[in-house]
Amino acid sequence: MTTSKLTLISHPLCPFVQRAAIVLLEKGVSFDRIDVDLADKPDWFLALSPTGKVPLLKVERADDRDAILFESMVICEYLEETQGGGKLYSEDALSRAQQRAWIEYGTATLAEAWQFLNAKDRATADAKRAAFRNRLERLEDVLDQGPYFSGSTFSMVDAVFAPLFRYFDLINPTVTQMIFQGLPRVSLWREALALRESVVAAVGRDYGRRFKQHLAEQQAILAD
Ligand SMILES: N[C@@H](CCC(=O)N[C@@H](CS)C(=O)NCC(=O)O)C(=O)O
Repeated sequence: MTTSKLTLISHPLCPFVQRAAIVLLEKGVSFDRIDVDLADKPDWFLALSPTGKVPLLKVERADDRDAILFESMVICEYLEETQGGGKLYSEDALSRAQQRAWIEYGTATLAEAWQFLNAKDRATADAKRAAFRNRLERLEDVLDQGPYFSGSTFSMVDAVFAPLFRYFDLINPTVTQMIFQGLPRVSLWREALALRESVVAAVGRDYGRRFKQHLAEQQAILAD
């Protein structure tokens, strides 16, 4: 376990940042968090981030050579390998590979959900909702007893899906119900993730307001 000082360079709404925050919280690691204005990226951030994206993890090492990590899953895996707390990947190589595969699936599912949430017209919203729903149906088939993706133990797959499911607590409940109806396992999983302490703490108190403001600025048809 390392004792380097860790700083998560963030944006209050970013779901990829939330993955890293959830892992840090699950592992009980203390860390600082700095939010960046992505609409007006500061020079120091552009100098650190090769992709211009958050999250970044700054790792301050004893020998004074700070390191910067980018890409959310790379950050999560580094934390898994270097920090104590519960393991978020299976010990079994095959199960671990399956978890990683479903993480990839989670990233693609997040993209479908995001396009649905931000749709500005009915045709796009309907198409994206159907694509998102198809992905949830596939998940319904692979989920077992729950409450988490891999059963009773919270895993890295949960850290990836929790930020995605969070959106559906904030939009019109009738729309959410329509999307999740007939998917009992996915629905229970979503509920369990919403209650998880690390998931709750991964965003600020004003997250809901900020997200709704984002939808309004996008002129999304889902905006209030
Ligand atoms: N593949 C990246 C995606 C990160 C990402 O898309 N971050 C967004 C915010 S949620 C961002 O920084 N966007 C700024 C930009 O693209 O200019 C990861 O997993 O870390």
